[in-house]
Amino acid sequence: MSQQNLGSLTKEQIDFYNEEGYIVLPNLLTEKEMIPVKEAMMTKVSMIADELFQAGLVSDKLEDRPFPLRLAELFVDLTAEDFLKYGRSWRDRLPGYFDLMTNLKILDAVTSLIGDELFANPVYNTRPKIPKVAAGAVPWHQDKSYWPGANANPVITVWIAIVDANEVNGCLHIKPKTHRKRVLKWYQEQESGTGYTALREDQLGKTNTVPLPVAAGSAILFNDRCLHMSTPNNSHEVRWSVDLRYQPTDQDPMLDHGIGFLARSGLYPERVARLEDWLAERPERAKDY
Ligand SMILES: O=C(O)CCC(=O)C(=O)O
Repeated sequence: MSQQNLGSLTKEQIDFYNEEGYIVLPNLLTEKEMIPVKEAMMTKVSMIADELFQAGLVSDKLEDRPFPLRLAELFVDLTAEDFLKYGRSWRDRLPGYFDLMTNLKILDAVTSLIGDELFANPVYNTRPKIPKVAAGAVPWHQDKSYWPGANANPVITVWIAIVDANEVNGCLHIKPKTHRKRVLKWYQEQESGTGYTALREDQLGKTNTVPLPVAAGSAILFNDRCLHMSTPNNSHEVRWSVDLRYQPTDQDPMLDHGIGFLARSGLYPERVARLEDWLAERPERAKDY
């Protein structure tokens, strides 16, 4: 099927993405569409609150605190190590994440760029960037440094702001047109204890840096060679975001990273994974459903 007739992006948007290596889709999702993913995040926060409480690290689970504040306040008197026990990003199989990964607006946008045989890459992250934890800031890198051997190209990252992201709470920054670069030699960052892949200052070249502050519900799509980073969270709230990834179905499923799933197929729509499949770590719909 020809790509031109598929998807939701305009020709101008597709041209911009191809030229610049990224595109911002402001307010792609409504508050209502983000309810399931926020519920999943809140479920995880409640689980962490229970653990902290049982371990005697907090005396109040802060059950009534609003979504952007609760996790930040739970850790306000604890250390970065206490926080990083739960990981810098989460990849739980909670229904709210699947709901987001199969959102039609997201799939339509990605379809515009790579067609309608879409595989949801196993690398997806829920990011609770909390104030003061250095590991929240992500150094300059290319996503492809996380799967250098995979033949999956292109992989499209769909980064979604679940709350407003700005220069105070550490929004994404990108270097336009760097998707044309080869995969640069990276090192593994040690300071924050996260093992992020990182590039040295002298590898960044002269390309200008574009900060991408966006409102909650906005999406930023970028190519996996595009240089990007995010700054520390200097606010007192959590900068909640999710980064999802999609690629054409004929590319490497990257089993080393987990099990992705068939998210859309014009050729085999009956094989598209449902929630039950994803929860059971099946990449496609089970035959007997
Ligand atoms: O969300 C962030 O702060 C960084 C995201 C990122 O580096 C990515 O999605 O590859």
